[in-house]
Amino acid sequence: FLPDRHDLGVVAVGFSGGQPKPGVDAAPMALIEAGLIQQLEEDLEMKVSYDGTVHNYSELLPSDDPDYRGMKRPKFASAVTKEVSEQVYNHAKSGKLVLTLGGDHSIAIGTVSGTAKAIRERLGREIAVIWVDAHADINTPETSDSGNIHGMPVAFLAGLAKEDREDVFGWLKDEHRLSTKKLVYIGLRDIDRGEKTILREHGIKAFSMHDVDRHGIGKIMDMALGWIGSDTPIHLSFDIDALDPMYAPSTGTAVRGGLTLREGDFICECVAETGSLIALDLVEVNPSLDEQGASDTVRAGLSIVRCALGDTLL
Ligand code: B3U
Ligand code: MN
Ligand code: MN
Repeated sequence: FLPDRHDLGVVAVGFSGGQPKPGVDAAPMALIEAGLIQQLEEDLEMKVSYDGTVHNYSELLPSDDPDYRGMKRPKFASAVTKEVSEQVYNHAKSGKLVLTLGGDHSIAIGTVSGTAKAIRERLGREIAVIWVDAHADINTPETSDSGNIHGMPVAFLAGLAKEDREDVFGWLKDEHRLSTKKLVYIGLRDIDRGEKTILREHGIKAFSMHDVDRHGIGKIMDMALGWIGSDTPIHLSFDIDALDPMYAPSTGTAVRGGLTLREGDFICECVAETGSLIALDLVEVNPSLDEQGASDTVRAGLSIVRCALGDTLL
C-alpha cells in the first residue's frame, strides 16, 4: 500500500520568507546543479517526476503583508504553503514518494499538510512525522519571540496554533493536520522556553542531543521508530541545521553540538529500511551563508537525500 520508492515526485520550493536571511531560496538549484536528480535516476534507479522549475511563487506575492499576531509576512507564507500543499498532495495522491527541496522550514506547513491529506484519502491512515532539527519549530504566534514563521510550522500542523483568516493559514483544515502523538523529534538543542512548555504539556516524543549522547544514535532510532509503530506511513522533515555546523555551516541558524554527518545519514538509512517513507523534506540549506562551507553543506544535503531514498553503503 505504500509508494514504490522508485516512483518519486520532486517539488523545488525557492522560498525564504519564513525567516529574514536571503539565500535559502537558492538551495534547490544548488542541490540540483550538484547532481541530485541525476544521482536519483542513475544510482538509485528512480523514476523522477519533476516539472523542471524552482518555484518562487512570485505570482502569490501580496501587495501588502503587515505583521499579524506577531507573524512576519504571514499572507505570503500562507499563500506559498497552500500552493506547496497542493503540489505535494497531487504527487502523494497518485502514489508517489515526494521529495521537497526548500526553502526555509515554514514550507513544511505545505508539505506535511499535503501528505497528511493524501494519505488519509488514499489509505485511510494518519501519517507520522520525524522532525530532525536543532529546533522544535513549535512556537505559536504568541510564544514566538522572533515572529519568524519557520519557527512555527509544527504548531500550525498539530493544530496548537489556529487561525480563522483564510489568507493567514485559515485554509488548514483537520484533514491536513498531524496528531502530536505521531510526531517524533531528533537532534534538538535550541528550544525556546515556551516551546519546552508545549512539548511537555502535549507529551511530545523528543530526542535531544543529550539523548543521542546518552544512548547512541542506534538506540535512538529503535526508540523513535518503536514509538511510531511499524507499518505507519512516515514523513521525514530534515532541517540541515540538525547536523553540526562542522558538516553543514551554510544554514540560517547554526547551533553547535549537533549530529555528525554519519548520524544524520544513519537516521535516514533507518527510515529507508522501514519501507514506510512517503515523503522527505530537505530544508534550510543556505549556500550564500558561510560561502567556504557551501559546497560541504550541499554535499551533506545530497547525502541525506540519497540515504533516505534507499542508498546503502554496501
Ligand atoms: N526558536 C526560534 C529560533 C529558530 C527556530 N527555527 C530556527 N530558528 N531555524 C524561533 O525563531 O522561533
Ligand atoms: Mn527547522
Ligand atoms: Mn532548525
